[in-house]
Amino acid sequence: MKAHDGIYLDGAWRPAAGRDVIEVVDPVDEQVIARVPAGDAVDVDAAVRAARAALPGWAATPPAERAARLTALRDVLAARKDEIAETITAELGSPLAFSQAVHAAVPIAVAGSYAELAATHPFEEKVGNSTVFHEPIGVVGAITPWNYPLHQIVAKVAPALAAGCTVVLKPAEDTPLTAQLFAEAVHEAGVPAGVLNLVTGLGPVAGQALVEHPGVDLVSFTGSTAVGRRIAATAGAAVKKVALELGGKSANVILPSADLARAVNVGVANVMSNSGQTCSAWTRMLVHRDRYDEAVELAAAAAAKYADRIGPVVNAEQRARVRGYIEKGVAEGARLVAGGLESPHEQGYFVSPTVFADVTPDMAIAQEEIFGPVLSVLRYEDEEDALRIANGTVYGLAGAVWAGDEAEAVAFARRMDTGQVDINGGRFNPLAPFGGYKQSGVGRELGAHGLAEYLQTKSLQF
Ligand code: TXE
Repeated sequence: MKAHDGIYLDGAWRPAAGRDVIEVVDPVDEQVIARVPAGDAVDVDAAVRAARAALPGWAATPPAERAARLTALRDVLAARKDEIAETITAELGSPLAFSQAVHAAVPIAVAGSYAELAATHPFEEKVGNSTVFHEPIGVVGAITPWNYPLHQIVAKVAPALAAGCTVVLKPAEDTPLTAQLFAEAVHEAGVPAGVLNLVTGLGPVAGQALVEHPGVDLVSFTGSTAVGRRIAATAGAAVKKVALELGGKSANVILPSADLARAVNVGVANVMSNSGQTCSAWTRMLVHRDRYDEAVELAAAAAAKYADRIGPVVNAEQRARVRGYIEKGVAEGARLVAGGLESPHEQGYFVSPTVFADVTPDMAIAQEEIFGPVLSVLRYEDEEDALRIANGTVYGLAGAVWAGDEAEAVAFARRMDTGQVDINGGRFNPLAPFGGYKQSGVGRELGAHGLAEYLQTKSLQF
């Protein structure tokens, strides 16, 4: 696979100071497909300096011109859609059709939404006898995970650029090729030198250096809650702003009046999608005891259909983690009704689509983020019980409610401690704010709320 052997710094690909390399592995056949530099603290420092130098110019660029660059970026990404999908399939292992329809298409839509928001957002407003200015927060350190390699980048960089911020991006070790392609697209779109800088590298080295750098004003991080907690502590000590998108254990609440078959089928599809590597996945299915057995049967049958369609998980470590949870589920007394430890292929980091029944709320598989194709089906007695179970984890990222009557579903959703809920299936909306209650994070991504994370306000009184 084509790869740059440098980092993208101040508008050009330059040799990294860090001597180490990251090997990029195809999770389908476990072969090394490319090597990229593992940037170090010296590289991060150079990138932050470039971003700082570019900040005054970009912050002063009229929003309409920033919007024009984002439109150009959207267009370049759209023109290179096939290449994006192929790259993501190569380094993440997702089936090509899914890479096309989701991994490539969603970020193009998000880039387009920020092109529009940059042009229309009220960066200046009157409040009584004051004028309030919404100004860029400064230099952003963006640290992204591998699960949606391009979306996670665009969901940070596009609003940052719309706001007038400049960025140093440190993408995940597993998916640096998509990040390189993104930097090429930014370059092609005519975004000025230094506005986006890319340092590929290891989390504890390049990521840590970015979080600690005094020249970074905001750290925007998506990843594990464990790393997010450390980043928040480090940034907090320096009174540096943070935006954190962390883990989830979202509930799919099927109320008794719901169309059970539809709710279960869509629910299973949601969990198996991207091999379960989605922070907002509805990994806990909550079903009323009267319909429980029927739901379990439907879920097991639905999961079996994914057995030869599902891609691998991203790496050997993730596979070991997911398998560990499957073992734990069995040990805790949950009933395995689909999948399990047997891998559907000899080679590659595959995990069978797995469904556990008789899961109780206190089990690890009902509390902890597994990040693999594993669904837990839980039984509830009544609505209050369902609500207690739904809200009974440290997370609160997403969820779903199904009911015969939309108003009934909405009433339940309003009582859930979670940032986003799909009603009777829902549909992705790139303008809807996305982010966590409780330990699922701080701040929001997407739409105007996502843009606001990259702005700070100044008021002038007259
Ligand atoms: O995440 P990490 P990993 C969850 C999911 C998964 C688990 C582990 O449960 O099983 O996390 O995945 C960078 N300072 N999610 O190990 O380590 C790292 O280089 C600064 C949920 O991949 O959190 C990468 O760029 N940065 C999730 C990014 O953090 C550091 C998506 C995420 O890696 C760092 C991914 C450090 N000390 C995993 N250590 C979601 N919310 O969507 C690592 N990084």
